[in-house]
Amino acid sequence: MSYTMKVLEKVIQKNPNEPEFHQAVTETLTALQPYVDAHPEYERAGILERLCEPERVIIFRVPWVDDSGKVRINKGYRVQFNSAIGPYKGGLRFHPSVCLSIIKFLGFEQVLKNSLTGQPIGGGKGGSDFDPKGKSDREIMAFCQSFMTELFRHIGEDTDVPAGDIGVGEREIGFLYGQYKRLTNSCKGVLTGKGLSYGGSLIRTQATGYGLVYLIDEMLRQHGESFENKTVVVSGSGNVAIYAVEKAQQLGAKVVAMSDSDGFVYDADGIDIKIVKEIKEEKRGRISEYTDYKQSAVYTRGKGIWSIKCDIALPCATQNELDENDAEKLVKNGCFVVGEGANMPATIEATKVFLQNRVLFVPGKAANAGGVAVSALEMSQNSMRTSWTFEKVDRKLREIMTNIYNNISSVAKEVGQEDNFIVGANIAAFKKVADAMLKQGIV
Ligand code: NDP
Ligand code: 2IT
Repeated sequence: MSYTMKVLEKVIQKNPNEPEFHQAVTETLTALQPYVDAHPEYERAGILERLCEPERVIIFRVPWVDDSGKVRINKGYRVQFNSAIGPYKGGLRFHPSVCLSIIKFLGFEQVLKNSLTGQPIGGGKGGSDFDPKGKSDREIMAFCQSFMTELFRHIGEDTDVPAGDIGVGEREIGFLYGQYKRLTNSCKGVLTGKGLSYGGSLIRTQATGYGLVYLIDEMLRQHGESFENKTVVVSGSGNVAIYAVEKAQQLGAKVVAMSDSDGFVYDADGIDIKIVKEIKEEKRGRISEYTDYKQSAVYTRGKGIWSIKCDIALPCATQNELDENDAEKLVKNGCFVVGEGANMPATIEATKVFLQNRVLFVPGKAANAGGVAVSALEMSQNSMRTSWTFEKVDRKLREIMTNIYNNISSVAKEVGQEDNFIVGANIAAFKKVADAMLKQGIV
């Protein structure tokens, strides 16, 4: 058995009950196999074993008091996965499904994604099984303060810099940052996604969604295509989805559907993103409310968004939201581009369907890297004690996404797998991390 497959088998055996982590490692090691097996220096240095084992895992208790006076306990996590190319960097997710497997898969992906950004950032991820839905602002604050009361001792501007992810946006980052300052008596750039009045960067809010569309736009351009007049379906209606829709529309696409975990809305005229922003960003409501604003739109409860006919699909909600059946439906309906705004939204079987049918499929570690890339720009601005203009950060984001596309596309070509961006992204990302690890010795 090859070195790569031996490591994969061991990872699965030694980390039981972690299906999402197994899935992420399987995708990556399968893509890396021919490349790694042709380079015995990686096996000699145990690079894959080290890549798949987090440098440190922190699990802690988060006690807080709800509005009725009841004591509540959640689990808190921070997985400091790999610091070969810089401080651990990656978001915090607050969602009831959060468990070690999910945080480890996200941390593993983050290491490779951050490598692709070209910025000096390692990878980490954290979060909690806390459910922010239906909680008052005071409850959110109490939870964030308690979470940071443990987390603060493990993070630092040159050590580990958390940010947002599902359930963690500017409000939560504000509460976390306030508590960090109070505990440490210092105003360091230890979190990204901060508000603009206290060290945040312009474009960070838009970065993941805009970056996704910038990368796909570059890929379309290099294939003689564009977003102009394309029909697009975007799942989710959170931070990533909203700004993916906004940018796709600015580039001339017609986005006909969005969703949340309850169902999806179809608007044949094209989604009015102002309505979605009002429902989601201002009222923290549900996508079903869209039809209150626009009666001609149709809301459907449950899954099914991938049955809608489209040219381009952008899954921007969560892991494994698009399976083999969904992929087959998309292909049958003529979809020819899929870009992962979320982390690992397509199952491995779904990605196989896309590749077999020559769909241009860009995996999340490349397609959604714009968010963390602008986080790294936020870190730079904080260190320099300056803030750049909207135009400057936007230009840098576009450049970074174009570079990522060119990088993953040329690596795919080099290994004789043109347009296989799973192979291109994993090898391109791995090379840089592995090179840094080789040079730093056995650590
Ligand atoms: P938000 O919390 O802002 O939005 C999440 C969206 O996804 C909501 O519409 C939510 O619906 C939906 N969703 C979440 N969980 C599920 C589920 N189990 N089933 C169906 N729908 C679900 O998060 P983000 O937009 O920030 O994150 C979306 C994805 O993008 C995640 O995979 C995240 O890891 C990834 N990502 C985020 C980045 C960022 O900068 N924020 C950067 C790179 C990737 P509901 O309200 O019903 O829960
Ligand atoms: O998955 C991701 O890349 C993020 N949630 C963003 C991480 C960050 O540090 O900005």
